[in-house]
Amino acid sequence: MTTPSSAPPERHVPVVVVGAGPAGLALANILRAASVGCVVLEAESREFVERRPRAGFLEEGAVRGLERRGLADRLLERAPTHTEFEFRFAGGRRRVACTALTGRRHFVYPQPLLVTDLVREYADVRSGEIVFGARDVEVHGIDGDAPSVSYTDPATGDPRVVRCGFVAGCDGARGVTRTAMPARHTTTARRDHGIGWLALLAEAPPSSDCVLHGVHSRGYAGHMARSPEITRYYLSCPPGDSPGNWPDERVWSELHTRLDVPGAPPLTEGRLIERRVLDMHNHVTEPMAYGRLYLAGDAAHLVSPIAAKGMNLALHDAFLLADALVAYHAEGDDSGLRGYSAAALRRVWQYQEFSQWLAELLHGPSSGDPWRAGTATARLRRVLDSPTAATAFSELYLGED
Ligand code: RFL
Repeated sequence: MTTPSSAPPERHVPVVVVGAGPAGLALANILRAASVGCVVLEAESREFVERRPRAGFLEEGAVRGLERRGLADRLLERAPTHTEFEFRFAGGRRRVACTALTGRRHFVYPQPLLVTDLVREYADVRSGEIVFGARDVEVHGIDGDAPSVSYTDPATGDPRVVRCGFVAGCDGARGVTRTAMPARHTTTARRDHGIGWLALLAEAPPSSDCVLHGVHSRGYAGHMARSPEITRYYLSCPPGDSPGNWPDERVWSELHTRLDVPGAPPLTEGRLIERRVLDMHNHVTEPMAYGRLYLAGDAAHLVSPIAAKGMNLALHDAFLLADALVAYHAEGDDSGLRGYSAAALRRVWQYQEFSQWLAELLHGPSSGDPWRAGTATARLRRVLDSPTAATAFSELYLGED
């Protein structure tokens, strides 16, 4: 049978996943393992998604979630873990032993490694279908029972249509699926911290065996290991600042000023291979589902990297949504799908609140407002001086199970 040349060829799969980031790939892998048919449509190339540098810390709960689904073998072989972190503050250094306080750890596993593992497992091991370079992705008919997703075939430039039972919108903060949610059925809550972070990657070995948070009157500075050769550094700066305002000498001078303390090993310097300004803002779209469209990860909620929560939330959403879709297809049980948005949002709001709380602790002392400086410093001293406060902090910092 031939398809009339005027109509794009159509096919049907149970689930179309838009976006091959941590959320979309974790979801697709779980569906594939449960024999729920799906196709992943990704705008970028495989090389691009496997190299995009971003997050570096996975919570123990996220790692165990991946492990239970057979997705953590390489991670568990290769990822070092952190059990403490350090505040550098008022010329001194104070460690918080968060694993001793909570029994949980942080896994240091850069996002490109996780994405590479998940693409390999889905496409090469489980033979899942993924279209890289899919252009013009559009979602249609989500309020009926036969939605579809159209896109332009990257190989031929021809239009394609995939009919499906469900669309999973995992296309990140700048994707298209969120815009398919009818405005009258959704609300988007926003919070702008009014600060920027100069995000840097340096070809330099980490200068400490743990994360360093420098809380200084000139601004925040962060040090986070990515690998034995690469360290991520952050410097708070005005929102919208230009990376061009930050030549190497200024970057290193400011990092030393904000992070050096007597008795600590000096910061190791190296070539800067990433230098970009991120404005610290957050948003949450509620509900995270409408009709046959379910949003997961940054497509539904953006959380600034201050508390390292975005990738962890993306995975948590993916696990919830995948389990709900598997239960629906295996047993006709739609309770998981009905409860998905509320269940995901509970953790989203916990982490947004924690991120906001930590943002004030880290940036209040350099805000120039004596009230904010005084209260933020009191907040920091409480975490450092009270084991109860340190435990409550560590539980959120290391994440929920
Ligand atoms: P992603 O990773 O953005 O993936 C979305 C995918 O969708 C594709 N896409 C489309 N595909 C088809 N059609 C379209 N129209 C499309 N539009 C977009 C994109 O190409 C992409 O492949 O979303 P996901 O899966 O929800 O994952 C979210 C995480 O990536 C994000 O939350 C984290 O990176 C945030 N984050 C951190 N999270 C942590 O948990 N721990 C950290 O230590 C941490 N550090 C960070 C971070 C984010 C950062 N940046 C750059 C914002 C550090 C930084 C600097």
